[in-house]
Amino acid sequence: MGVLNVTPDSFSDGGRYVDPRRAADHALEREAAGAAIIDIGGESTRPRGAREVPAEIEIERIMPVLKRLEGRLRVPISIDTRKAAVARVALDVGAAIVNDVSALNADPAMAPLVAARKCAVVLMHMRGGPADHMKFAHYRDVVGEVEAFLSSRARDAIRAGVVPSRIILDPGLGFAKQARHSLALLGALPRLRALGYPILVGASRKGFIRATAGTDAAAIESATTAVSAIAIAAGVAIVRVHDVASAVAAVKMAAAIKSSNGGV
Ligand code: PMM
Repeated sequence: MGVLNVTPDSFSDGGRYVDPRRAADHALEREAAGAAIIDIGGESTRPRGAREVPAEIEIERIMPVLKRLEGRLRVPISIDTRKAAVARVALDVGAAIVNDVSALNADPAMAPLVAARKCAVVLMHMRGGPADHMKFAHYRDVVGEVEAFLSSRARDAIRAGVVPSRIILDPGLGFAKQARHSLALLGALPRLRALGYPILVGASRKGFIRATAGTDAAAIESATTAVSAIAIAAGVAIVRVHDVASAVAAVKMAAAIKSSNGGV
């Protein structure tokens, strides 16, 4: 999954709008580099603390990009939003996946929308919101608590009518988590996989990578790529990354080693 953040800090000179042509080109480049999904978001949810963006602004940012990609991008689009109004218009112009970092908790209209459209949905673990989640980065048993949360959100989604085979679970690395919590979750991926749903992992360039591998750009990219390989080897279905080409190489290696089955 290639990340396309359509937020002013990433695509404009600081104004409220983004350049849709540049953003669409970035999506097409990521597809050409081997991305199987493009994740488009109009609200910054960076774990380090982000401000709320009204639905209208998110829509103003993403719609021109989605319209430009209609009929051009062959891989599915995922829309990274916690708001049903944003997800609805994105699904109307062809998005196939709702990536909700609140796991359908932020907007009561989201679960019925995903259920009605029968689209795929990513349910991610977080506590609090994008702006204040680090206040809640305290656990007695991070793996057990994240596991219980994801399992209960999947159950609630199914009760709301979401198609079970369309649910993807995500431990939410860096969201309401200290570095040691994110590392513990990466070390416990087979347990999360045992919940019975495809797992998505978003490690790319996050704080725990910097804290562990170093802060220069090359170290951050190499470490992100290593995490992608480790995650795929542990049975993860989707890695959400900025540098698609490196991740594709890592995924190919991890998948080839896995399928060799140790020569058996
Ligand atoms: N991380 C970010 C944004 N959206 N969605 C999912 N499902 N999982 C993540 O880990 C995730 C996400 C923040 O990272 P960015 O600012 O680099 O996009």
